[in-house]
Order: sequence, then C-alpha cells, then structure tokens
Amino acid sequence: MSEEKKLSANEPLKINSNYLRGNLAEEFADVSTGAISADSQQLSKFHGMYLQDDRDVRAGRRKKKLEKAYSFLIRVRMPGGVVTPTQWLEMDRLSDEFANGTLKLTTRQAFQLHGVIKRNLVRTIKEINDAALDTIAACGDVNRNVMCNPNPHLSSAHAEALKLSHDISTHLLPQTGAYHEIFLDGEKVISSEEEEEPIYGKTYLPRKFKITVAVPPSNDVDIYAHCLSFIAIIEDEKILGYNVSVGGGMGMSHGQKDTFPRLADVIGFITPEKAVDVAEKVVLVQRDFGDRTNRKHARLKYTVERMGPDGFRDKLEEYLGYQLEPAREFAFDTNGDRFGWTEDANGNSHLNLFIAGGRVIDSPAYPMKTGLRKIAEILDKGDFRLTANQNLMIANVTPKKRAEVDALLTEYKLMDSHQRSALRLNSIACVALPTCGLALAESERYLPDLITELEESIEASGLRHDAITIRMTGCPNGCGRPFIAEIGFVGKAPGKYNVYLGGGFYGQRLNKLYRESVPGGEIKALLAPIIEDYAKQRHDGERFGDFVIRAGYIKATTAGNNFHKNIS
Ligand code: SRM
Ligand code: SF4
Repeated sequence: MSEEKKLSANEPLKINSNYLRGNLAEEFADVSTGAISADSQQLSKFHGMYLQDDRDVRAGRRKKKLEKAYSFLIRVRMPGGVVTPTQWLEMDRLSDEFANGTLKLTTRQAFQLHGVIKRNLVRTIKEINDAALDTIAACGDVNRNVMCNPNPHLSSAHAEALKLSHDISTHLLPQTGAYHEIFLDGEKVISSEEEEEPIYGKTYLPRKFKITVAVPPSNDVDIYAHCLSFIAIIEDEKILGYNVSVGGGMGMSHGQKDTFPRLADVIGFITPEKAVDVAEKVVLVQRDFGDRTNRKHARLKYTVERMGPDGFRDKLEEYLGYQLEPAREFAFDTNGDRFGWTEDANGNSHLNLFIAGGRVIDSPAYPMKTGLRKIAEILDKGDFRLTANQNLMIANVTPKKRAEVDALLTEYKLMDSHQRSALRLNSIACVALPTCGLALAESERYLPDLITELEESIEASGLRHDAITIRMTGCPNGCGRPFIAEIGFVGKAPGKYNVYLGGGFYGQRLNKLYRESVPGGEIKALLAPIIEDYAKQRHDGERFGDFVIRAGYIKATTAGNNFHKNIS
C-alpha cells in the first residue's frame, strides 16, 4: 500500500474515539433530535446499530420541514444463529415494545430489530443483554457474527463446528469496555492507557470482516462469499480438521470496475486445535495489509486479490509460524435449506421453516409471529436456529412436545409456506426499502410478488419441485449474496434491476450480468422463455445455473478464481 495515500476518514476517527466511545453516551442522551452525528454513526456500528430513517415518509417530512423519521437498526451477535426459546420470546417482546413489531432474520443468522427510536435505544440494548445476548461487534470494522451450519441432526460433528463458531467469535471480540460503559452502566475507564485491543489495536480492521464454519455437504453458510471460512473435513462423523478459505465477498458499486464480487480461495487444511489461531492470524494479516486508504477497496478479498492466494498463504504462515497442510477433498451439494421435519437418532425432531425474506411478522392470513411465540412458550428444551438463508429451524424438539408443536403449526398455518414452489423456498431478499439507506430499489417487499409471477412459468413447465436459487438485493452491496445465485436481481434504480444468470447451485460460481436495468414488470417476459427452455432441454440432473451456460444464454465465467472450487 502506497504510504503517500491519505488514510480514509474512518481511520483517525477510530484512533481518536477512545476505543469506540467518542461522544456516543452524550449523543444517545440528547433527545432534542432523533439522530446522532456522522462520526457517532460510524462508531455506533461497532456496538451493533445503525442510524436509519423511514424512506417511505422522507419526502413528505421534507416538504413539511420536519426532521427525517429517524430510528435505529439493532443487530444481535449470536454465533451460529442459535437461541433458546426464552431468548426468542425476549426478542419477540422487544420487537413489539421498542421496534416496529417485526423480527428480521438476517442472511448471517442474526436478529435485527428495525425502528428503535433513540429514546429507547440504550434500554433495548440493555434488555437484549439481560436475555444473555449482545450486539457487540455485530457491525463495524471488526469480526462480525460467526456463522455455522445450523443442522444439529446432520452429525455429531455439528456440535463441534458450532462450538468453533462460538470460540472464534469470543476470541475476536473487541476488548474495549465502551459497550458495557455506554449501554450497561459499566464502570467508566478513566484513562485509555488502561485499555488495550490486543488483536485489533486502536484502528481496528480496515473494514468489516466475516467468518463462517461449514459442515459439508451443506454450503448453506456460503463460504465462497466470506472473508474467511472453515470447511469441516469429516470422517466417521468426526471432524479431522478444516480446510481454510479466504478472500470471498459480494459488495461492488455499479460502474466502478475496481470493485467486484469475489469467490474465496481454499488455501489449505488445519487440524481443529489450530482453527482459532488461524482465525486470529488471518485477521492480523488483514489488519496489517488491508487497504486503509479506500473503504471501497478495504475488504480482505482485495488483499487476497492483490497478494494472490499463494502470497496470502505465505504471509499467513509467517504470522502463524507453521504451515498449512494441503487442502483435503470435500464436496458441497447445496447452499439452500432442507425444509420440514427431520428426526435424529435420539428421537428428537428438527423443523426447518421457510420465512419469506426472513421477516417474522403477523398478517391476518398468516399469523406467523404469534405462532412462533406460542411454540417458544411451550418448549421446555430445544432451540431456535436462524439459518443463513433467512429461514428458521426449531431444533431438538423432544418426542413429548412434538404433537403439541404440530398442533400449533396447524393452528397458525405455519406449514403453509412450504406448499410453495422450490423456487420460492430457495429465495433470499435483502431488506432494502424502507429502512436501508443504501437501497436503490425494492427487494424484500418486491421479490415475493415477482416470484409469484415467475411461478406461472415454473408451474406450467413442471418445475414446481425443482430448486433454483433466486436472490434479490436493492443495491450491489450484495447483502442477499445475489452474485452466486442461479438467478440474481440487483437494484439499479427505483423499479429497475440488473439481471444475473448462471451462478452455481451450491454457491461455487459467480453468475454473470444477463440484462441491465430491466424494469420489474418486464422480468417475467425476460425469464419465462429461459425457464421453459430449461424444462425442455435440460440434461438429467442439470441445474438451472449450469444450463444457462451450456445453452449459451450467458458465457461461462473464466476469469480469476471463479470456477468450481471443490478439490478433486
Ligand atoms: Fe449488508 C450494508 C443489511 C448481510 C454486504 N447491510 C448494509 C446495511 C447496514 C446498510 C448500511 O450500511 O446503511 C443494511 C441494513 C439494511 C436494513 O435496513 O436492515 C444491510 N446485510 C444486511 C442484512 C440485514 C441483509 C438481510 O436482509 O439479511 C444482512 C445482515 C447480516 C448480519 O446479520 O450481519 C446483511 N451484507 C450482508 C452480506 C451477506 C453475508 O455477509 O453473508 C453481504 C455480502 C457479503 C460481503 O460482505 O461482501 C453484505 N452490507 C454489505 C455491504 C457491502 C460491503 C462491501 O464489501 O462492499 C454494505 C455496505 C457497506 O458496508 O458499505 C452493507
Ligand atoms: Fe441495503 Fe443494498 Fe444491503 Fe439490500 S443489498 S440491504 S439495499 S445495502
């Protein structure tokens, strides 16, 4: 990195923040405005919140010369996405008392509350902590929520993988007392001399950092889209160790060629006891070599791209003081969720429920939120597990409780959503409007309707039960990981989307731009002939993403690291 280049504005802000305190406490206490200053907006992210405003009412309020309708998004850190029924009930309560009455299950297995006004912010965070959850490092230039495959019935290896996600998350937590001090009445640290951030230092990371732990054959956590991943290598239900992958990421900006989505590279294998150390050292390499001059170029994926995967591994090994072993063989078969009930060898049952857009909400026709609350109320054991596809698993239901849960599922119509097409069950939509300040177009509020339109072609072509991954985001930041979907829509302007085709079914290949700025109303006409062609011409078992390449709708991506990554 050239030394003459000016550091990005966030760098001095972090240094001068007294370990992420800044003026946050004072500004949260000031109720004369619903907002906080630009600097505080940056710092508050490290503590798991974003200032937003309701974009649906922005223009109306501007006309009336009113302040924007400000509120906060709060994101909860919960490694592997697992919470107890009691914690679910608490989040449900908080969503009604302090937020907009909905719970958002994110693409990274976390809860989000939207619409928390400043006056209630500190109290909400405190009550989240009372439920033994927290929002530390859920956002900001640090390691975020560590993801993990949520299927406890897959094998006993799962528990070990989940434990690793917890261990990594804990190890990489910022050490500053700022969070406790600001939100939990923690004791004030008088001098910052007393504090230290042994891993991050005063400037934390150049940018956000994301880790996943995958248990093949499921790639539900989408390892290729993340900075660092650990892929469990399993023999006889035992984890022998992990393949390590680095340098994935989705975000790009329209028209800026030096920003791009990138698939992670598998760089080696390690035994289980080394995983936390490897996570730390990858973070340290990024801390020291990531680009701190340009936030649009500061993610680990650009560091790996610049050094090359081999160069990055060499540097990592220097930091580790030992070498990675050659990567071991592994195979993924999907990045989606498997829906419905499954039973494990102990007789416990696990239910994976489809939650459109991850939004837990009651509607008169579909009282989902109430139904889930009722289930949480009767569960003595078991847990709620958020999946990386914005869905929900109710896990470890004992045989004693199964009939009661089934009755509630029927009463609250919770299984109805499974009667939909496999296309819908494999969909992801990011939040976008009205809360996301970066959205260029609708996503969560639009994708369900678009899928209804596409389902006409799907049904007519006999593809109702054929899974095709379909993902939409309101802008190219890629929060729904659209660039690895077989069909991806990325907001370009209000009502207009770039349409991408040809991603790999298990997230192993980037898709390619098929058509630019397509009005939403024209998408069905654009895709229906391709869907019909696929139904007629596909080879046995051929995936939609593979078909569109073979049939010549798009050219195969050959650049960079973009192709099939399973080691064979
Ligand atoms: Fe994201 C920013 C929502 C997963 C890439 N993301 C945002 C913000 C906070 C907008 C902002 O900065 O003002 C969005 C808040 C919207 C709202 O109202 O809730 C937002 N991101 C989300 C969530 C809630 C989408 C969802 O519908 O589930 C996901 C929360 C995950 C979590 O629990 O931590 C979410 N974001 C992702 C992912 C997917 C992933 O990590 O698996 C990505 C792509 C992977 C990656 O990081 O490359 C992603 N979000 C971004 C980016 C682009 C980063 C980049 O490298 O360029 C931004 C913008 C930024 O950071 O400047 C962003
Ligand atoms: Fe907002 Fe864009 Fe992320 Fe969607 S992809 S939530 S529009 S930042």
